Amino acid sequence: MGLGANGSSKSTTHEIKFTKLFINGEFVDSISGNTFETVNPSTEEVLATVAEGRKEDVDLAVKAAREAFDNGPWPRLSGEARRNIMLKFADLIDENADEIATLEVIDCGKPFAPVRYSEVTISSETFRYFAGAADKIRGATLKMSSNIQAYTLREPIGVVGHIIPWNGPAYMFATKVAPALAAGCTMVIKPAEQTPLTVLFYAHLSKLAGVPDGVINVVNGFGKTAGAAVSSHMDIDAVTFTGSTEVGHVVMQAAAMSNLKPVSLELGGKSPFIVFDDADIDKAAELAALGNLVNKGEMCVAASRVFVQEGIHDVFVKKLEERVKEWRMGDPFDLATNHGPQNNKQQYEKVLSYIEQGKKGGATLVTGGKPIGKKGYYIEPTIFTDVTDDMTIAKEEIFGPVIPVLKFKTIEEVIKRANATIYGLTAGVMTKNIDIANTVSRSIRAGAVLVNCYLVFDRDAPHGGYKMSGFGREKGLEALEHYLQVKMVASPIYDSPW
Ligand code: TXE
Repeated sequence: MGLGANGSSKSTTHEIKFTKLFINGEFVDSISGNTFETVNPSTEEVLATVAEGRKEDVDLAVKAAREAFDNGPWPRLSGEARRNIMLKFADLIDENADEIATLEVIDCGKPFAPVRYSEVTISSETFRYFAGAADKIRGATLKMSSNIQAYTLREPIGVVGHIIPWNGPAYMFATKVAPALAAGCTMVIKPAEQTPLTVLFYAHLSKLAGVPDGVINVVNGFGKTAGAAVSSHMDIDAVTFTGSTEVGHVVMQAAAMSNLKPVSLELGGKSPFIVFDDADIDKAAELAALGNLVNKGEMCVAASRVFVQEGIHDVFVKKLEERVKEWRMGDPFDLATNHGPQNNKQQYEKVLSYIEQGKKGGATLVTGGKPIGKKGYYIEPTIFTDVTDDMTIAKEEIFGPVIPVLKFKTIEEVIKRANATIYGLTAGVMTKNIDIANTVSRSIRAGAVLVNCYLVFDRDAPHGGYKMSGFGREKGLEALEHYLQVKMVASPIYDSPW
């Protein structure tokens, strides 16, 4: 790839250093010797051949994690010692930010600038945030009703399985691994088969940071083999899963049918973004575009039902179209490029099929709607208007650069329609009226409501779903709860006046 318009000079012929499984502090082949290929979605060329782990490899990884938890130093270290290693890990992420971002570009199809200057920074800051929590995990003194003194201990839950999707492996690794490390857990990570490379690079960094062997293990592989082995493992104490709602059911069932391990699920979404007549229309158009096109729309929090009040509908659509047309494709290493290819062929075909369903279903195609070029999984940023609630593109998660716009009349109506979904991850509200903002914020059944802003997610802000968007919270101090057990300790007090 040549020089970008803004003078970037990186090449996609990048040396991939880590392609094996990472078990007990070593990069190893899979027991079967099987491998699979990972593909660059911009070029459709094979990037690397990666070791494919299956049940027997997950067993080995769990054995290492179990030993590290039961007999190793990590859960027994002081909070300060864990904090210091995590801070070192964060520094290493920053020092290797170009490398991590490059892997995300070539393995996930992300444009370089947003991943280098946002997602990688979020990752290191997430490690720092939870490093700061590692020495503050404490219990309570209980006011018992009889002559008993009692207190709670908050202990690490044990060996955790993390199943990671392909839409943001770098920041997803940090979101899941940092709180688990702070709590004192050990873990087995199953990256998505489409995008294993960044997670393997992080495994390498964990060793340099001083995370003891066996604490972090990575088993690349497919969902039905390696993923299922994680969720059904009798010796994994908790599982976190981010992915489709469909597989969320399967993971929860496997957890229930094996050892009843607790599960946290971060699943799909169909988030309403509601623009009232009195809103700042320019801002609303900008955020509706961003909320659907960032990361080529491959976001669980995509603002994928844009409800616009009838008085401003037509003006809004014009402005949205202008914004969308500014979206820029090209060399992913060009710092001005903000639109990349869909992550993988399956997703590319799925998005194109939703576009067809939008057209056939009677929605009006305002712009976009076609694949771009002959190579790579690129799709034009697309707007549909005249979308009604019963259309497939208004009901199902598209996970691509497609913006369905729906018209509404009243606040009561839009609240009802916004809630008429199986999902409940996020919502946006654009209005200058504080009463409208308050009413909508309290009426929407979703894990986050963003007023006059969108995509404002933060390491300190708990993130998670209502309804079939899942349960449990990632980020924020709430995230630590998945990784901790509460133990009550009691003993009698004799002759106490109190
Ligand atoms: O997800 P899967 P897919 C949504 C989005 C997307 C759709 C399908 O709508 O179009 O899901 O994507 C592992 N046991 N999201 O098919 O299959 C799998 O290997 C255990 C939303 O890629 O759910 C991968 O590591 N694990 C989303 C992870 O689950 C299994 C992110 C996710 O893959 C498994 C991604 C099994 N039986 C997709 N089957 C978000 N919430 O951000 C698969 N996996």
